[in-house]
Amino acid sequence: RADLPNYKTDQVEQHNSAKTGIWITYGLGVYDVTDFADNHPGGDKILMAAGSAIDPFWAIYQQHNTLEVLELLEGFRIGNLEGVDLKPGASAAEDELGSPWAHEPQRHALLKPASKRPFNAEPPIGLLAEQFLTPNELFYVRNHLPVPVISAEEYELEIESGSSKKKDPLTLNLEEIKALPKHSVTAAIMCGGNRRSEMTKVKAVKGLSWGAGAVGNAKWSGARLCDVLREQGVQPDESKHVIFEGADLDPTSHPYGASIPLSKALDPRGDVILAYEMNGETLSRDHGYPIRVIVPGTVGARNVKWLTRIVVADKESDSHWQQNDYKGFSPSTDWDTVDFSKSDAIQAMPVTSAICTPQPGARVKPDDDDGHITVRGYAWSGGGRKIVRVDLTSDEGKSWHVAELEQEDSPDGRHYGWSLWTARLPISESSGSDVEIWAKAVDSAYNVQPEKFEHIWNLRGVLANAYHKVRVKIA
Ligand code: MTE
Ligand code: MO
Repeated sequence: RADLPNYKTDQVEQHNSAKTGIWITYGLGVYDVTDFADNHPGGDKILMAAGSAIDPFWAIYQQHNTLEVLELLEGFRIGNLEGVDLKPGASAAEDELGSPWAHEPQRHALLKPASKRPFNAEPPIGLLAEQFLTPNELFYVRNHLPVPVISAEEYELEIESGSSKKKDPLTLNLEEIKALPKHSVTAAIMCGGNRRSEMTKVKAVKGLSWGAGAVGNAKWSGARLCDVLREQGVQPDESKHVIFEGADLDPTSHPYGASIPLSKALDPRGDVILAYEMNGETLSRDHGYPIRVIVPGTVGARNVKWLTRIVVADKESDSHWQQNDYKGFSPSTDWDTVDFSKSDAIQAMPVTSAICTPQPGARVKPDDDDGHITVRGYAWSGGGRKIVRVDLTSDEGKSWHVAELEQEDSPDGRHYGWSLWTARLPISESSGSDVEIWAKAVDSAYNVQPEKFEHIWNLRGVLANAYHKVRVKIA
């Protein structure tokens, strides 16, 4: 299409709303889909790509891969993309040799970084409730340090069980771990700071500004930690802890580390695994290749990636992330009064939920003529507690509507996967054109999310589980 003009990516980026016109790119083509957006069969999802490439979206929404759709798109072509480098890895190669950042993996274009070094990113929340198992390349990434380079051949896991009966420490290579009985568990991993950006609105907190996308749900497979520890002769002891260390080192050469109670590690119903697969694929480098520990029901920070060492110990991990981070405090505690030694490290997470579609500010058309809007999202609770109900309101709690749940049929106490939910909310004439939708989840212990952030505010912005509130316009 050499007859058409060339555009640069920043020109495309400026056309990202109904006001400016909606431009998208596909391959090397530039398209003006402003007039088409209202008729898009997928509704306002097309807006997620406004001003950018639709290729990554189409990789997920496979229904676009037909000749008809490509022909339709070609009808909106206005030009060609200029000066794009399609070679992958160009930015990593630019790094000076020897920089700890020279070996960062390639990431999916849809993971928008909250921080690039270390890499921290969540997927667009509008995509999160599309699939029960989050696609690996869209699963949020939370790294505190550069991603270590580990080869399968050289990898070793050291296990110091403190048991006098066996050879100790025990060293396992990757083949030996894979030779152990394989176990799978569906578990959501959620960062302790998920939804921090909402808590910040009450009063500033310190931490990465996560939206509601610092969570994902996957099927993890690997060896059970309880099998390995039992084989080593480790006996139950409620006063003990299991410390995990990663291969990622801070500038003072201390590894990332965390710990969990030994009782969780030894409990077969705890489903703690030394995982080498995520959704049936080899674990990717960002998610802990070749081995990470999965601690279902427990805050993300304890699910140590690039696992190199396990120690059964009398005390918790002395790492920064166990001792001076990932802890909750009273709303009246601030940086001048905080004493991290006085709070417990977060383990099981509290009940939470989020509305994934519609997104804040979206214009929503009620379905057909019965005046309902469809709302979708996720809900999850820590400690294996199952989600039993999700309630929605569009009139500030005067009336509530119960959502339909999509979840695994695992027993309560061992219900580690998230639940997706769908609700149909009636929109009455008195609602007006601006409506605020609220969602709250209830878990099997009948724990309910708190209504507002004011009373759960804490200086690190963790445990941000108040009602999720999304304001939309009724079209
Ligand atoms: N493990 C190591 N070795 N290094 C890390 O920085 N981050 C932790 C945890 N495990 C981290 C780690 C935190 S805070 C979270 S929320 C999860 O990994 C994120 O896992 P993900 O990147 O696979 O989503
Ligand atoms: Mo985290």
